[in-house]
Amino acid sequence: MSRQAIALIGVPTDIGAGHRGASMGPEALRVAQLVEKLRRRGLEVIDRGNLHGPMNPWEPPEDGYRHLPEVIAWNLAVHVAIHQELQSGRLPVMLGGDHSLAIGSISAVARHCREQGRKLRVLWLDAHADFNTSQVTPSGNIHGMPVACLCGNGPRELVEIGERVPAVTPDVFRQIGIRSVDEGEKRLVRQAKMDIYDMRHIDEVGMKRTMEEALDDVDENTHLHVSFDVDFLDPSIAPGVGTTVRGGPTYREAQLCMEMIADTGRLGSLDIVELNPAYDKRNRTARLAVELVESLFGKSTLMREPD
Ligand code: 4U7
Ligand code: MN
Ligand code: MN
Ligand code: MN
Repeated sequence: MSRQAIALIGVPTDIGAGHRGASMGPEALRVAQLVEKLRRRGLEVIDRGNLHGPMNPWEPPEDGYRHLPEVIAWNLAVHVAIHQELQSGRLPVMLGGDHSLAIGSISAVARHCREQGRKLRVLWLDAHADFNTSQVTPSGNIHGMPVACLCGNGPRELVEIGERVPAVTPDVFRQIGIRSVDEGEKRLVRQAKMDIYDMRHIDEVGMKRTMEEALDDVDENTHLHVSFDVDFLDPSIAPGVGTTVRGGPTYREAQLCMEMIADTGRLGSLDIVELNPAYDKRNRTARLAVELVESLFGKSTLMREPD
């Protein structure tokens, strides 16, 4: 087996979300046979089990943030775990958990890229831009803020995870599938000049051209991180999320998106987040997520599977 080993890290918490249940995401992905299906592709997969962290106290927001101390604790653990896997040469896959955990994972990836002198690109597959701050958030839920925090706009303890402040600059992101941006958030994404391929763009030019544009400057030295918020997908095929927004990519569009990322050969790390089994039907959203992740790791219709 020549390819990099994959390390799965479960992060069972819904601390940053507005609905309970994303804490069950890691187990639902395992039940949907994530490990077995990747191994069947000839990949070496190590399941590290789950990280541990504080319970969800389920309190209202304070000063614009809900559960800030708990979100900090979980993200510190994620940062350490993901950075360790990268340093050991493995491809980390974070099984969330809500999307606030991308602060820990992406800050670790950014640190690794600095250490290795590699260029970072983050493909943010999501219905939402996740660029809120405490001043503009309509909810106080930190899963709506990770991109802002990573870019230096957020509470000090979250912004400082990962040694360099800010952990990344807005230009590393390519946001795809976006169709829900809050009023105050719109101003912030415009100010930061976020590169957003929203659903209107996908409708107009198609997923093929959208992905060609989003992957345009990926080269041999690029580390591609994919942050896959399952609510990226249309809710008709993916009901198992807390924050559904209609009008998302279809099954075929999502497959093409994953296949075109796989074709670059540059995938270096992955988050699978916001899967909420409490809203799912017979684990179908988890099974769909696993299918798409197989495509992300190179499964295709006509190429022979490895022996
Ligand atoms: B997710 C929201 F108001 N924008 O901030 C907010 F619509 O990680 C939703 O993308 C955030 O699922 C969704 O609360 C966060 C809301
Ligand atoms: Mn998100
Ligand atoms: Mn989302
Ligand atoms: Mn969500």
